[in-house]
Amino acid sequence: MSDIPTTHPRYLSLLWRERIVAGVEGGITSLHGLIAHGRGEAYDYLIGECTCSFAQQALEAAAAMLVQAKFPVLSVNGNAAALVPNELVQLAQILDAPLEVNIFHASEVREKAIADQLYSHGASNILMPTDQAQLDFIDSNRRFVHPDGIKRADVVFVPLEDGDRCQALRGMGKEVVTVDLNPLSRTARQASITIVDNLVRAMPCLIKEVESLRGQCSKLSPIIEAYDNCQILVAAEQAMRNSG
Ligand code: PTJ
Repeated sequence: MSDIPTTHPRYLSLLWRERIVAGVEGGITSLHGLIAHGRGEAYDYLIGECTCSFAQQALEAAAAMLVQAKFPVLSVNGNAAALVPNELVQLAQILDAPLEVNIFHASEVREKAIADQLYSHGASNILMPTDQAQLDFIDSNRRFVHPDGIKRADVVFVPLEDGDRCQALRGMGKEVVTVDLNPLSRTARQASITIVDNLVRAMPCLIKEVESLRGQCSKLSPIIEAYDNCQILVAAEQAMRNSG
């Protein structure tokens, strides 16, 4: 890590950049991941780099959906593995859900590096892509999944999607929870629940929500039914348009 003083006004943002750069250097994140991260930074700036009320509402609904799921799976790509490995492992443990490596830019070496990163942060159950199970409605590398993971999941957590797979998963009747700073993206619009927040801020909040909703079964369905993803996206877009 480079020498960023903690007093720097953009300390956190610079620290997260460092994590992505370290991800590229460690073979976890693709070069394209740097571009995706920069795009995310721009949107984050527009929402004031904080977890807004539209994200809070989505976080509660996402937690309810993940807790209620019969077979939730957490999908991990190169950006998520570099930014929030601890939190992904923690969320998987709390939900008793598998982590599944699934990347857009095909590379077996990077898939292994992502799994190693998660193992080194305490993961015990990591599923890898296979050619024994494929998703329908999709041609990219993301179609290769694990038969005991994304293929049979009822709810899939897919942070920082590139857009093609969300539609495919929805077409297969699965619920999708995403974290995406761009409320206009195809993923944001097609997901069941879109948390418009930085993944780094959203993950600890999601873990907290899941912990507080576990054991409160009667609350889950009402929270999910009351949630309207379109309204949330309109609120997020409005906040960005009004910023500054
Ligand atoms: O590891 P791979 O091969 O699966 O590739 C992963 C990336 C992220 C490179 C790939 O999925 C991709 O190209 O994604 P896109 O199409 O750039 O979309 C990523 C979305 O995530 C964009 O809408 C960004 O605004 C958003 N985003 C970027 N960084 C963050 C973010 N959203 C939340 N938190 C972030 N830190």
